[in-house]
Amino acid sequence: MADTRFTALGMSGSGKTCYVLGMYYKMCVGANGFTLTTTNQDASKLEDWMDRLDDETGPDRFPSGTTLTEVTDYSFKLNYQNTGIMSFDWVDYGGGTLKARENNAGAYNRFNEAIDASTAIYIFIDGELLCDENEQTRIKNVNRKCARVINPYITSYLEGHRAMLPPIVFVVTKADLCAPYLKPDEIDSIIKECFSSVFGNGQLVYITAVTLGNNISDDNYSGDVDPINIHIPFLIGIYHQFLNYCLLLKNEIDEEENKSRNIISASEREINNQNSKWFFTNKSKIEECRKQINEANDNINSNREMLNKYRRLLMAVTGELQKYSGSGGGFNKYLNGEKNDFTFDEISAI
Ligand SMILES: Nc1nc2c(ncn2[C@@H]2O[C@H](COP(=O)(O)OP(=O)(O)OP(=O)(O)O)[C@@H](O)[C@H]2O)c(=O)[nH]1
Ligand SMILES: [Mg+2]
Repeated sequence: MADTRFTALGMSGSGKTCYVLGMYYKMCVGANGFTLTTTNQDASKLEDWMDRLDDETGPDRFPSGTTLTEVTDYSFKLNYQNTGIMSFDWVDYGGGTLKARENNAGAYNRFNEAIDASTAIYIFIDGELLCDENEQTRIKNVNRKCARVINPYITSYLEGHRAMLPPIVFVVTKADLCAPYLKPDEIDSIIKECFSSVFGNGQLVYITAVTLGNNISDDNYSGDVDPINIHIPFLIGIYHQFLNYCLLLKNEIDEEENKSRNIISASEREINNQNSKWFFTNKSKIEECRKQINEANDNINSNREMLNKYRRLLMAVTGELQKYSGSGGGFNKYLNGEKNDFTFDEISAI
């Protein structure tokens, strides 16, 4: 069982399967110390797809559309400098499922379960919807061909989850195609307009645009594969899950350290007490207390070592994301609907 699970909401053709492929393509070889590994079964499938992406041209180089009955849990593990950080499942399904709903009950139910268990929700927006000279048409496309289905889904999710949403990451795909049509900051303003309900109080939202390569569509899709920003979405999910995990761990360790310190003080008091006696000093009691002090100290040290290891990994994830945050970078963060810097502040408690 993976540590956590992420699911993408996106219409058919929005680029969900290509995203999983691009993510593995980029990360299986490693980037800035981070690598992704997967199970043998998933690796074989993804490797076949990677070969086709490299060797073929035209539409055949991409995986074919995911059928209505397919729901695949890809299992990944993120490592930093060969130390495991977290395992996660990425759930992929045919986007047609979102429209078919109960008419395709088997996949729809599995998809709903996946969303329920997800600690970050990804909303995929097909970059092709933004490929129009007219600004109003770009907004209309996103509204009609994406938001119109996704927004009601989010509303019903909120009804079942006491109005709490996990962090939401908007992923605009095919950035290579849509970038020439867009004004600076337009992606954010379109998303804020079309998905206004998720920019409310307390809600964390991220926005990023990704591509399998800036020239991938050149000469009838024979351009080079060179994924851009593709590690940002899943790294944001990992960041939140891992941060929560470390905060819980820190609390547990603090409590345990308090208990250990109490044991140490009580044992020291008992040793002093025994040593201050003129007669009948209980040597074995002193020995037992010394043993307890040593055990408590060992426990404190090993917990601190573990927390240091996790802190180092969390710093690495945060540092990597910070490199890409803000204008001109790879993603923007919004809290309560306001643009917010992505900083190291949240991890200072650990
Ligand atoms: N130019 C460009 N095209 C892309 C990119 N990513 C995906 N595509 C195109 O978009 C098509 C659809 O991508 P998929 O990943 O299959 O879409 P999906 O969301 O999985 O669709 P369903 O399986 O039907 O739900 C691909 O066949 C490619 O032609 C990209 O980064 N750049
Ligand atoms: Mg697909």
